[in-house]
Amino acid sequence: MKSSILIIYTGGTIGMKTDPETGALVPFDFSGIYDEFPSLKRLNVDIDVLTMNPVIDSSNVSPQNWIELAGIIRDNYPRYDGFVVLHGTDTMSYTASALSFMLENLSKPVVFTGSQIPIGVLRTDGRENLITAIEIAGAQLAGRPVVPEVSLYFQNRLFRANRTSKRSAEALSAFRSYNYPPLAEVGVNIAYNLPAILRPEDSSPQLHVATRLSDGIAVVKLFPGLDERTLRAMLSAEELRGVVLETFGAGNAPTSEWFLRALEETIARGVIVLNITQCGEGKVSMELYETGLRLQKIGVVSGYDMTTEAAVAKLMYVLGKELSVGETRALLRRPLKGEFTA
Ligand code: ASN
Repeated sequence: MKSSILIIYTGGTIGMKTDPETGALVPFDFSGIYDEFPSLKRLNVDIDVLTMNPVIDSSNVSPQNWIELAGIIRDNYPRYDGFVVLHGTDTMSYTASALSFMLENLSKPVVFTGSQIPIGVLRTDGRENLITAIEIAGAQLAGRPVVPEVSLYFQNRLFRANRTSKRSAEALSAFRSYNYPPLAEVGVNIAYNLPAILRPEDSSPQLHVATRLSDGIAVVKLFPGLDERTLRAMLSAEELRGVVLETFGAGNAPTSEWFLRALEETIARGVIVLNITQCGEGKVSMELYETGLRLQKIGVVSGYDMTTEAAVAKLMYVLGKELSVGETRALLRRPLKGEFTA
């Protein structure tokens, strides 16, 4: 039986083509996708296209757009076997990470992709990214979807979305997943890494979409020379609810009294401080050095090997649930959608 796929076009470079008359880049109308790529008809899938209004450069994306996107997936969930989300590359990992948390009990594929070169330019990477993303979203094994989680496909690799970061503004291979292996590698064939893919439980409950995301999140990146006044100014924001603290190496930070006191006072106000490392690869182990242990003692929560993108999205999602501080911390300590390895 043919799979049915909904393509949701949100904006970004993938949706551009050159106007033959003016030579300028103009948005491509994805509803005419079969006219543009007749070869798509040879895939064993039925495709519908939904274009968000307005389409945006992904640098303008906001949590409100994530809520809208999640709502579109919820409303169309019963009708389709899988979803392909076309998104600008700049913030794709943030959106895709957020959706991975917001789509609770997801049991169908949601594949994000985009391109570095507009789809209407001859040398585009968008055509292959789009076609393979559609194929992956429709892939079934024994009547079940092969990749029933939120993933990101780019340049021959399928990743768990909440493990990715945009790593290049130049290379066509723009995304990396430093701490989790690809879910699939694409060559002549699509080689799925089945043991690495999340499987919903057999009696998986209905899809539920979380529509409340917290604001008041800050990312504080440490550097030698960060002074007390600047740090305190950042931490004293009135509505602050969560801080992603980007520390050194295996989760280390200065042991100066003023630094630890500033953090301790922030945590005492009920603000969650989540420790992730500035290193792309490897994880936070606060018990390893004195400089990490001090953070652990004052109540900083370990984010292990989470990306900044996943940490921001997870804080917004978990704090959006308005739970007690204890319950909030407990959810942060658990991988909810395979976003970290402890
Ligand atoms: N500025 C674009 C965007 O993120 C970049 C791209 O899609 N390659 O929307």
